[in-house]
Amino acid sequence: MALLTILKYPDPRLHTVAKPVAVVDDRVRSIVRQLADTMYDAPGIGLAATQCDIHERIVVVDVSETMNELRVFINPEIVQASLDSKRWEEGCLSVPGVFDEVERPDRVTVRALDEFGQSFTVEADGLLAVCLQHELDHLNGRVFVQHLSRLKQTRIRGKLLKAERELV
Ligand code: GNR
Ligand code: NI
Repeated sequence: MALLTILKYPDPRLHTVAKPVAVVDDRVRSIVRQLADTMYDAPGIGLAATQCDIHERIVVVDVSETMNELRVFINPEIVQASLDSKRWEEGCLSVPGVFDEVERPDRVTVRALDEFGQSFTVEADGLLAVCLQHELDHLNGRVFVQHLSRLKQTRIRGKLLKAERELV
């Protein structure tokens, strides 16, 4: 099992826009496997390749209680979003120890390729809808704290930089 290192905010590499996957081949499936292993080890309910310094549009998600329902999203796109939105408390493996509410569309329809290159569509609500929007943000170089006020972002940046310094 090869675990990947998760970048921590405010690492500038988290703001890289990921490139689409051209061909879903064994190389891509190997990245998917490593992302899934890293997500389950963390543990988290989702992980975007960007968080592991891989700038390709690949996301893994598992919002099941038993953590045994892996979903793979390659080149995911939000094709529809509800007009009504909802506030949800979010956390992020790249922003350890920080949880805050973000407002997002309540339901989204996402189209993506699976690990065999097959196109599929999901209509997501609840936690899956929150998680997919959070992961698509990562692929676009956006971390959830960027939905918070500038003051909160500044405080979070300071807190994480201090935590990093104290580890040395
Ligand atoms: O593990 C995670 N939990 C979570 C909780 C609420 C909203 C979003 C998330 S995603 C997060 C894992 C992560 O950082 N994915 O990018
Ligand atoms: Ni995250």
